This record gives sequence, structure tokens and C-alpha cells, in this order.
Amino acid sequence: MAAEVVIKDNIMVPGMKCEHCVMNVRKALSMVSGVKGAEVDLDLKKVEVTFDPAKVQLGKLIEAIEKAGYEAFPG
Ligand SMILES: [Cu+2]
Repeated sequence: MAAEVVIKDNIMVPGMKCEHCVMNVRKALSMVSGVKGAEVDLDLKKVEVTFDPAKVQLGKLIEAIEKAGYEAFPG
């Protein structure tokens, strides 16, 4: 079995105001295939996403956050 490759990348989500927003963003990301985890820093409005680059790219992750109703861009 080949070792799984994952990378981490940051996405800025300035519209996150509270824990509810954090939950929405985490949930949106968790539903994307290839996402392994998401650490949200509410103070910095930053999301560090861990994902498998063979399965999903940053643009797709940003799109998922936008669909949840939040502006998002690479951080
Ligand atoms: Cu909120």
C-alpha cells in the first residue's frame, strides 16, 4: 500500500464571526472528497486545510466554502 500524501494549505475566510460560522466552514470542507481535516483560527479568519492533492485542489475547497455562504481566498 502506497503511503498517503497529504498537504496543508491556508484559506482566508474573513466573514467568519463566531463558532457557528466555524462549524459551517468545517462542515462544508468535510463534505469534500479528499479533505482530511480543517483547523480554523477564528481570530485570524484562517482555515488550515489538510487534504490529498491527488483528489482535490485548493480551488475546489474555496468553492465549497463559498457555497456555504462565505467569501474565501488563498491565504
Ligand atoms: Cu457566525
